Amino acid sequence: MGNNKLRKVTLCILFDKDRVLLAMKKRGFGVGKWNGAGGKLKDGETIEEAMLRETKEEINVLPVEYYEAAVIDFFFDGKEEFNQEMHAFLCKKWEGEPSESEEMLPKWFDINSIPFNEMWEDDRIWIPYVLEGRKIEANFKFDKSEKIKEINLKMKS
Ligand code: 6OG
Repeated sequence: MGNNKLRKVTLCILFDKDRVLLAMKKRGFGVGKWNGAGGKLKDGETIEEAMLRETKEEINVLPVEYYEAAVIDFFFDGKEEFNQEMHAFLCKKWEGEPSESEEMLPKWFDINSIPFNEMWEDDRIWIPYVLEGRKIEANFKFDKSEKIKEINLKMKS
């Protein structure tokens, strides 16, 4: 964890009492899956700056109150170029109304009906902790068919 060679990416999940905002990825890595908004850091950007920019670009809201809830390393067998270190934020206050972009289509889900079957396989493992207010660090290794083959997860709080 905190491996310096890994490409850093962000994720932002809006959380409003009993519902979360996810968005359908319309293109690129993870297409067809529900996920938070996020993406790669641009040169010179901090993780926080990238999270704010990506959230604005992808679902048209500006996070106002948020914190880093998870740092997760992903490793993909045979697709090492997709290995990444994801910084996931939970956001409880934002400006603007979520709306569709070229990249994502946002939708609110009740926390009891998160569509885990249409999400990355790791999400059902870590998202429930984060929604309980825990902070975690984890790494997940995927096999060639994008199934999890190894999990390490630590509670930080
Ligand atoms: P772009 O390539 O679109 O950034 N991401 C993942 N998110 C979850 N929940 N689980 C995973 O399990 C993920 N792998 C990557 C990070 C990719 C976006 O996809 C997220 C970024 O927000 C494997 O720039």
